[in-house]
Amino acid sequence: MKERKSKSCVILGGGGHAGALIDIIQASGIAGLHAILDRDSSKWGQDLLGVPILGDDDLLPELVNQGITHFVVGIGSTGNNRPRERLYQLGCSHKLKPLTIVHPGVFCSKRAAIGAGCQLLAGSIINAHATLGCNVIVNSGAIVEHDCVIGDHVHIATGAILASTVRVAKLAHIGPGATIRQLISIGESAVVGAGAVVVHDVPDHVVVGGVPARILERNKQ
Ligand code: JB2
Repeated sequence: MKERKSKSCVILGGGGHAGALIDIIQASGIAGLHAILDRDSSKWGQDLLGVPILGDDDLLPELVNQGITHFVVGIGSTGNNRPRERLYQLGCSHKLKPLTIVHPGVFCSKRAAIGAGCQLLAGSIINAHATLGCNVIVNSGAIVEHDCVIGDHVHIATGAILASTVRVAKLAHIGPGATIRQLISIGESAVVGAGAVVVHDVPDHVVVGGVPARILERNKQ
């Protein structure tokens, strides 16, 4: 309860992923939810799970003046994490603190290091000596095994498995149900398609898919 009073939060983005995050925040009481900002004007004046959608990101200075202390990047991604990076930088530029969200049904080793603003969703597992940068999503049921190193703004989608000592560079996206073998490196802004099985290193800025995974195209983002 004490924490709920001391943290007041704005969520940037008001779609499906934001709904999942609000559900966790409301259940755990880690922060008070003041407002959502969304660039889609058709959502303004509505609410998401009881949290009002006030307007666009240009309302941030006003909310800061009202005493907001924290922000959440509320958008997910399906391959392009640049918008999530941009919103993270936007929140920080207004001197707001990124809220780290951990569902109560997460196993996260005390020996893992979790960066600011990370979002660990229901049933995910982060094992010993794993390191996560800032603004990383580990979505529902995904597994980050011991000694993995995950860069800033990475999204590890639902049910993906990173066997031990995998390195994932910043802004990469690991698709739902993908499996990455031990000791593999995934490059910056690379995309691993849903269900892929990765057994070779993946260079920067490519899309891979299949079993075993092969390069399909350049990722232009
Ligand atoms: O720059 C922005 C911005 N860009 C998009 N600022 C703000 N404040 N809001 C922004 N948005 C808003 O994010 C869009 O207008 C939209 O309302 C919301 C994104 O919602 P959507 O439901 O389209 O996607 P999502 O990111 O919540 O969910 C995706 O990622 C999840 C991880 C989907 O692919 C889901 O299926 C997935 N589970």
